[in-house]
Amino acid sequence: MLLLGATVSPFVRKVLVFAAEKGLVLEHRSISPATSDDPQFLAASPFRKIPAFVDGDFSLADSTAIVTYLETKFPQQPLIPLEARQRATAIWYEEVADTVMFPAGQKIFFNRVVLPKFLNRPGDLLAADEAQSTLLPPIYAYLETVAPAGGFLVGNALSIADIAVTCMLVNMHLCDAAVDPARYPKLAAYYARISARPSFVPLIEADRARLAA
Ligand SMILES: N[C@@H](CCC(=O)N[C@@H](CS)C(=O)NCC(=O)O)C(=O)O
Repeated sequence: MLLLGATVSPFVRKVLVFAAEKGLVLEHRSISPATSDDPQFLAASPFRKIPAFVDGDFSLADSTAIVTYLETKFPQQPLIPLEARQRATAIWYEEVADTVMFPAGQKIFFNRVVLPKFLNRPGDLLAADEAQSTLLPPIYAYLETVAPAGGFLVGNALSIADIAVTCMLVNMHLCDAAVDPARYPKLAAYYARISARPSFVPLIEADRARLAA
């Protein structure tokens, strides 16, 4: 199984962490969505979004679609709960990550990281600062109310909820918009704990090294 996309994308990271937590090994090819002419990428992702995924003669784009495929095909070590309330709540957190956290964080990440580091253009740092001061506080304040002291967002096991939310927080961290432990102590401790899992650590280290270069 092949996953295409650069790991600085929180959606690519979501699939790689999900697979690692299930004990699955994916071949990974880092490609840039804007410039890649990789035929497998273009066939799998009609709108040029990463991640894209290939399993034999089956291909697919979108992190949620891909993790749904992996969960269904490899039900061992389940990461999408089956019980109705837990399953719906896990999807709620994944949606919060993908549709609330990502657009807010992207305004910061794009201007502080993507433009200067990958596209050799100056970012709009004022827009990034503005997004950090206006868009992130309500998100972090909400997450502070639900961050568990020692466990997981849903039930008593790691799920797609923890993976999706933490993947977005990694990007906030990488662009100097990390959770402030003085203001959001429960969320900061939760983030530190989940992002220290072996499924996250090598990916975060590789992205840090890449952005420092
Ligand atoms: N809902 C999609 C979002 C994918 C997405 O927006 N990926 C971004 C990178 S973080 C992308 O490919 N952007 C390129 C573009 O929009 O041209 C998912 O879950 O995979």
